[in-house]
Amino acid sequence: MKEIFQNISKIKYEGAESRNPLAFKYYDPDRIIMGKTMSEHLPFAMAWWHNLCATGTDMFGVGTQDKTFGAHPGTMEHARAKVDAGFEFMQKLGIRYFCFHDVDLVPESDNINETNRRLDEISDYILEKMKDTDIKCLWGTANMFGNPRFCNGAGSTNSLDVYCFAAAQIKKALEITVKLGGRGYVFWGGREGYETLLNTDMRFELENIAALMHMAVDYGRSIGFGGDFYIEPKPKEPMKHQYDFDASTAIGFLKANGLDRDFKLNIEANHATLAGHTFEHELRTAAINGMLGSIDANQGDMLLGWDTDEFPFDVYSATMCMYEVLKAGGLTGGFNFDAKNRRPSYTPEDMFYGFILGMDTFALGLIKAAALIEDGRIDEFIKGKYASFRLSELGRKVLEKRATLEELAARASELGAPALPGSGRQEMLQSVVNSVLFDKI
Ligand code: XUL
Ligand code: CO
Repeated sequence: MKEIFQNISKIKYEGAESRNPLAFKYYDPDRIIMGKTMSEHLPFAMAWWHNLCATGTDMFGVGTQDKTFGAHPGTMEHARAKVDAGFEFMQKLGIRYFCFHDVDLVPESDNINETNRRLDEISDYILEKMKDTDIKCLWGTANMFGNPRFCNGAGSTNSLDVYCFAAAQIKKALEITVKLGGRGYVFWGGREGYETLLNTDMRFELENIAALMHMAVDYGRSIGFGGDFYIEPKPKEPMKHQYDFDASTAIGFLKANGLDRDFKLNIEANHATLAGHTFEHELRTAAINGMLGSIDANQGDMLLGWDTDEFPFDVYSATMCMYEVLKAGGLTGGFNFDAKNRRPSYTPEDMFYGFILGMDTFALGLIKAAALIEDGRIDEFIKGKYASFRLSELGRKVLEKRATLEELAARASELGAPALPGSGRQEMLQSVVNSVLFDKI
């Protein structure tokens, strides 16, 4: 097999002092943190679409990044070259998982039967590659937003024929996910939303999306898919109103439609901030509902109102993310770098630098989140903050759902006026975070 990234050898951990840009400074796969190795805590995944397909193209110009890998784009030879490049790339970085859309793997034909034949062929080839490595599939999905047929949505479309095509793509993507042993199956509702109610029957569309998801669950279970289905919430882009706005909206939809036993959420950092939330807010919302499944690890630009899918660099955000993940007891899914190189970062080395940055950022986040938990001051503060409910008979009655409005009102009347509820101590706690993050300088 011809080596594709010829001037790059296996990326090793060299420690924080290293000046070698092609080495990990913090990601030390075998280092034990809170009883597990870093690589167990951090099942990193490569997104096929960004790393092997995206060329840096934008609305204003053609691509800058050569992802031909020596083959002619649009051919099965190219599809195989992407598999070769992807596996070499993952092995060199020690990444153990990948995620894919159907159309990332093969060029889509005008006829779905031919597309499906191509998917069978390429998944055979991927399986062969998987046998020689410890690389696995994290999740699969169907791209139901790129093709013009989905301009009015997939599950939410007005056209029965298009709905059938969405069903067919989900069916095939599920089969390939099962064939590759995927841990999960994602629904990101790219075009599941609307621009104006003047042309939209919202109830009709939501019911049809739920019906399609039920059919997907039934079919998936019937072919042996034992993993989780995920909704990946996003508030906008490409649609103005996306039905899966944020974690709360998606959870409400899943519960209202009886899908909450089979589904969890795939939380993406950049989608969280587009919804006006922090990453950790979305993670906590999913976790307290028992639905924290997987993570699309990336970051947005707070000055821009769209999805920039940058490699994670913000150590504070990664720390707060890992704090949530550790507190939730880990993920059933993993950390998929739904991230792409900036347009001017167009060389093969930049692909490696992107992942080294992302993996090191999350490794630092893990180390610092564990340190915050071991430090204990945040937990202690929060425990103390709500103590009045635990330390009195009346408070315990509230917690045990035995209290009545009358007895609470009687207590208020006895008091005349309550004391202030205790300082929130935000600044003090932020100082704790800084002192844990920068303990050695
Ligand atoms: C789009 C996005 C997708 C999903 C998979 O914003 O995040 O790449 O992760 O369809
Ligand atoms: Co994503």
